[in-house]
This record gives sequence, C-alpha cells and structure tokens, in this order.
Amino acid sequence: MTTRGQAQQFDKALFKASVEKHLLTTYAKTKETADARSWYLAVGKALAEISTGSLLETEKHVAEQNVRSVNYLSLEFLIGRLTGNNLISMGLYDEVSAAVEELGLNLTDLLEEERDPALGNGGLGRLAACFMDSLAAQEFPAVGYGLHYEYGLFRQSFEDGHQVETPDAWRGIEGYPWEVVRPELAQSVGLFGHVETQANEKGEAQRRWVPAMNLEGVAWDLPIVGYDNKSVYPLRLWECRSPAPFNLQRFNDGDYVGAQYGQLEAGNVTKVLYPNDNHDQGKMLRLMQQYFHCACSVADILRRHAAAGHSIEDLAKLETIQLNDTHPTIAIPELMRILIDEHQLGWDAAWAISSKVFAYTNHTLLPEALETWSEKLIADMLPRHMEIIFEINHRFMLEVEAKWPGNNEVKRKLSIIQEGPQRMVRMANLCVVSTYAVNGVAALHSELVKRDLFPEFNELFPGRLQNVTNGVTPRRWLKFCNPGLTELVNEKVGKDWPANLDKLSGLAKFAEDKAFQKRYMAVKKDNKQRLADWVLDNMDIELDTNAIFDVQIKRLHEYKRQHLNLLHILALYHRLVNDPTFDMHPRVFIFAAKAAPGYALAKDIIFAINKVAEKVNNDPRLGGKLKVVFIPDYRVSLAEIIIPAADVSEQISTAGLEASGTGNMKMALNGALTVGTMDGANVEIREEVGDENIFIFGLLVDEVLKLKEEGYDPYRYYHADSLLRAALDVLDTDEFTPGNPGQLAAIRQNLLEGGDQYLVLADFADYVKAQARIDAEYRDQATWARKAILNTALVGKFSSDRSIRDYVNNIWKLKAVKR
Ligand code: NBG
Repeated sequence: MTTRGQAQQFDKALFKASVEKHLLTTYAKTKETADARSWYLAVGKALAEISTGSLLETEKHVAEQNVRSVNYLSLEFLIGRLTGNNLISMGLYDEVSAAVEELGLNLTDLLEEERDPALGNGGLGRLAACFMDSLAAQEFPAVGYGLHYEYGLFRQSFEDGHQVETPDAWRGIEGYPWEVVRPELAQSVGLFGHVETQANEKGEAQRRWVPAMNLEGVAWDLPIVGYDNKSVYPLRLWECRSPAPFNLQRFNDGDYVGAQYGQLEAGNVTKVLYPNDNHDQGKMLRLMQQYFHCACSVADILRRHAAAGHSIEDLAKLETIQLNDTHPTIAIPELMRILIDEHQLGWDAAWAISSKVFAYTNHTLLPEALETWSEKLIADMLPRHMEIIFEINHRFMLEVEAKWPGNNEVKRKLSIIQEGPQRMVRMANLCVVSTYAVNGVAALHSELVKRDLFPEFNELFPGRLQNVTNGVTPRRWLKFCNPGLTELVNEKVGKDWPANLDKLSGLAKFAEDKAFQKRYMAVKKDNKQRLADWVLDNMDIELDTNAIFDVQIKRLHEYKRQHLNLLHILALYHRLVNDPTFDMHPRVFIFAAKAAPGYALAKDIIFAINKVAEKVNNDPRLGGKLKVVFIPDYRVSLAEIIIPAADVSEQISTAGLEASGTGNMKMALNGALTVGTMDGANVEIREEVGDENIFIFGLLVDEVLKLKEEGYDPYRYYHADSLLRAALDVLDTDEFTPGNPGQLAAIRQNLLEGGDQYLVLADFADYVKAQARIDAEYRDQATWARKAILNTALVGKFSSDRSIRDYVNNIWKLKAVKR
C-alpha cells in the first residue's frame, strides 16, 4: 500500500465519479458513446482536478514563506506526456489503474491516447522539463515560464524515404486536460512605436516608451507534480491572443515557419514553435516571440513579488531569473526599463537589482547558434530596449577600457554591439555582462566556454563563469519507462532510489552475480521485444531481439554525425557482401531524428539512411545480420520505448561540439553501453562508469583544433583507407536507389569536396575499431551483462536532482519549502 504524496487523500469511488462526470459534462460522451480518447481525457481531467488544487495551495504556501524562488525562463519545455508521469509522482499509478479497471478500461491503453506536448526541439527543451521535475521533487520554489504554442514541433513522416512535415496540433479539439487557463494573470505587451522624454514628479527628464500596438498574453498553467510530496509548481505558458487567422495550407518544406507568417503583423505570435535546434535564423517573428515571452514573464514575476507585499528594492533578494540559453535575453532590458521608466529608479539603482537577478546558461559553442539581432530590427520593434542596450554597452566599454587601456581589439571583441555594414546585437555578450552567473552544461563544455568562447570575460569577471553538468529525471527515464528494471532495482537497493539516484551504486556488487546478470539481461530482452513489437506493428519490419540494438536518437545534425554511423553501416554491408571470411554478430541499427525543415543536408542524410534500410533489410546475401530502422516522428513517448531497449548508445559528435548531451545519460542509466567521443558529458560518464565499461574513440578536442589548423584534407583519409573508400563510393552508385544513381551523392560530395567540417573521415577508422570491440564483447553475454549493470549502477550523478542542487547551492541560493 502506498500513502505517498497526493495518494494520501485518494478515494477511489470519488475518483471514478469524477471521471464519469467529466466524461459527460466536459466531453459530452456517455459510457456508451465514449471511445478510448474520451476516457483518457476524462481520466486526465479528473486527475488535473487534484493537481490544480495542490498547485493553488502550493502557490499560496510559498508566497507566505517569504523565501527566494527561481523563475526558469525558456522558449522551450519538451515535457512529453503528463498522465503516466504525474500518476507516478502523485503515487497513484496502482490506485488509478485499479479504478479505471473497474470502469472496464485498461490504464496502459488509455495512456497511449495522450498526444505528446512537443513544445521544444531537443535537448535544451527536454532539459528544462527535467529541471522542472527536479525542482518540484525537491521542493525548491520555482515557476517555469514558457510559450503556449498552438502548434508544437512538426510531425514527421516519410514519403519514399524523404522527410515530410505536418503541423502538430498537440491540444486536439478538446484541449489538453492537464492545463488550466488563468485569466486573472493576463498581461498586455507593447510593440513598435517610439520613445518620448517627459518630466517626472521630481521634474527630471524621464524616458517613456509609447508602443504602437499591444498584444494580449493569456496564462495557461500546467502542473509540475512533485515526486512523493505535496508540492505542485506551475509551468506557466503564455498564449498570444490576436484576431487574425492564418493559413495552414501554406506549409512547405524549405520555409516551414515563413509560410505561415506571410501576414506577419496580423499573425499570432504564439502560433508555432520554431523548428530549429542549435541554429538561429534571426527572423523578426522569432524576436517578437522572445519579447512577448519575456514581457509577460517579467510582469508576472513583479506582480507576484508585489502581491506578496515586497518592495521593488528587495527583488534580487527574493527572485532570481534563469535564462535558458540567450533566447530570453531581452528580459534584461525589459526589467531595466520597468525599474527605470516605471519605478523611476536611477540607472545605478536599477542595475544593482537587475544584475543580481539574472543568470544565464550557455548550451552551445556552435557559431550558427549564437544569437545576434540587427540593431535596426530591435530599434524598430523595441526602441526603448535598444537605448538601454546601448547604455549597458557604453558603461561596459568603460570597464573594458579601465582593464585594458587603449586596447581597441579587445573592445571590438567584447562589445555587445558587433560593428559592420549592419550593426548587430550579440545576445550572449549582453548576457555575460548583465548576469551574476553564467554556466556551461558539462565540465568540458564549461572549460571551453572559459578558454575559447569568453576568455576575456573570464578575466574581467572572475568566478562568474561556472559549470553545472546536466542531468535527467530518474522518474520518467527509469521508473516510468522501464518497469522491469525498476522492479529489479527496487529488490536490490530499496524503493527510494528515484529520489536519490546515488543509491543505484548498491547494484554494483551484483554485477558479477550470474543469477542477477541473467535477470538483468532478461529485462533488457523484454524491453527489446516491446520495441520490436512496436516496429512490427508500425513499420512492418521484423527484428531479432538476439541482435545488438544499436541506437542513435537525437536531432539530425552534421555535428552529431549520423552520417558517420551510416558510413559504418555501409562498411559492414560491403564486408558482408564481399568478404566471405567476415563475421559479425547480428545488429539492428536504430535511428530516430527530426531534421529542421530548411536543413537540406540533414534531410539528405535521413533519405540516405532510409534508402540503405530498404535495401539491407531485404537483402538475402546478408543472412539477416544487418537491419536498419529509421523510426519516424521521434518524440518523448518514443524515447520512452527505445531507450530501455538499447544495447549500444551512439554519442559520436565531433569533440568539442556537443555541449553535454542528455540521451547519453538516459541510455547509460537503462543499461546501454556508450560508443562515444570525448565530448560533452560523455567525458563524465566515462569517469563514472570506468574506461572498461564504455567504448571511447576519436580525436580529442585539442587534436581536432590542431588538425584544422594544420589544414585538414579529407582526401588523405579517403585514399588511405579502402574500407572508407568503399563506403563512400557506393553513395555515388544506384545500389540503394535502383535506376537513380547519384541520389545519395550529396553526402559524399559534402565530405570530400565540401571539406568535411565535422571530421567524419578523420574519425572513421577509429570508430570502426570501437565498433569491432563492441561486436566481440557482446558475444560474451556475461561480460556484457556485467558492463551494462555497472552502467546502471554508476550513473547516479546524472540525476537532474543533482544538477538542480548544484544550481541551488552555487548559483540560486534557494531553500526548500516542504509542504
Ligand atoms: C543543447 C546541446 C546539448 C545539450 C542541451 C541541453 C542547444 C542550443 N543546445 O548538447 O546541443 O545537452 O542543449 O543543455 O540546443
């Protein structure tokens, strides 16, 4: 019997009555006319009744404590389905399962009816979701602020192997049962217009922005349910209300967002999530989304602060605002504007507050992802904010002059304003100058932020640049998604590991135990069967669960090098067909990835993998040893099936380019062995699990830099390695596209003539070697089992609870408020 968290007050009869009431009154269905979806909605609503009550109580309780809160500002929260996860956090999974059974329903089936709220692109958005879960689990007062996109990340399907995008109306016609609208929290947001000078009450000149138009921001709250406690925190998503319709017929590949925003000014700002991961497009509507998000969120933070009876001077004592990447940077000049223009504080007083409120997380070193906005665009849309940015920069340049007198080179480099034919505002520089803490997301990444991205800032502001290694929530990424392993772990280390993941280390002493190894591998096999069933049902491809399940799931990007994986597959294919002495353990290569709609080469790579899959899956010469599956429409709910089934986790980015990665953590936790470069959090995973329990290959960061400095020549590798040559050259034939040679040539051309920016060819040989070691070691099941168990046992560090405690102790300085 469980009496944890919300479960304490659960009454089955009342709950069933509530489900039936919602079925009838909210969804207009009788028991006779209800289908599975209406039942899921009614169950969701009945549960949301409980969580909304707790949310309001928590809000009131926290406000009464006069304690510090964090406000997590993010343009993306990739939360995934809430029903199953919230049931686990509420401690109601078994109770509700029994209750719905009495209604003649099966809970597992009902949960499948929920559409994923895909309000994010990839790692950055999913991290924000794990962080909210960990804040609530540990009861550190927090509000998540995001946008209520009408359309989440596009849905992906394949037509003749090509990616096709369709809109994702994640809320359905009925709306999402877990969300609740908060009309009393609505905000008005200005745009465009001009700035005037007036005399204030003291007769001083005062700047004042007169916007030309206003948008309305409506708040929707989603409940973030604390695991095993009574706290529920809001994820507050702002919806822009504006009258104009928009035309969904106009979707097209290359200009997914642009097509929907022909009539920009009239369009609705929160209509759609920009589908770019690690890439900045500099589109006007995106800046509008960012400002809308920031204006609503800052206003709401100030409203809460005032409603609790606090003075504006105490803001930095009670509130901190974490900027998830530079996307919400415009919140900084927005707060300065309110403090100076509305509260009539002087610059120094306003700066003293603002610069102690904000902290910033950097998530990438990729130059194409570092946001800049044209001065002209900002001045046009947000004229007062541009003035404030100039003033921040002016004062900052005086500091730089004091530190490095007469050094214009360093000024040019550090300036928030980038000079050129078009002056641009560098949002990352604005963040570093205006915040009290800046952090990278894994140890290596944070070192590179200090050493390569911001070395002078590090000198100028010692201690400001820090590290917080990412993490993942063990509730969703073990307890919920892997019930078989959960049961085994419960038995060996007790049931409290989901709130204290270091406890998993207690498994290590069973790593050599033959009976435990067998049970652990039996769970893995069941999970592989669950995935194989899904693939058979949905893709009509049969998979052998004795094969190695080799998984690469993440956004499609050249730096993540799905094409390195593809070249290895082509090498295996070549050997199986041409070398009678070559033997390999059967392997299933599993991919899932969305490509940004405008990213041509990424789409070419998807197409190539799909075409290779078609051929190898049906080639009798391969004796079933090689299968390739590209699972369409990668999303959180698919990850929940794939991750527990993985034997091998592909983390093969060019060293220095993957800031952290979090899929690497999830798969290691679920007992997959990593094949990876010394990049991002792979470095720390290796530290934890030991070099024997991970397959590291490839160039190190400094070797990458050196090779590039010396002048990298991909042809050198091409000519020296016949296997690589075979893998590349087959792309120029019609082997995989019968009758249409050259359809896959773009990849080969990019790697050879295009210069191979991500050093795929340089790492190929070492990657093939690492893969051969995997092949050999998998054949000894006892050895493999030991390594897999040790992966689960030794990755407790990567709980997002630990990440959040790092933020709390080193940056935010919060105290838990236990309910
Ligand atoms: C991504 C990185 C990942 C990292 C996540 C979360 C962006 C800009 N960055 O390596 O590429 O794990 O952020 O920190 O999306």
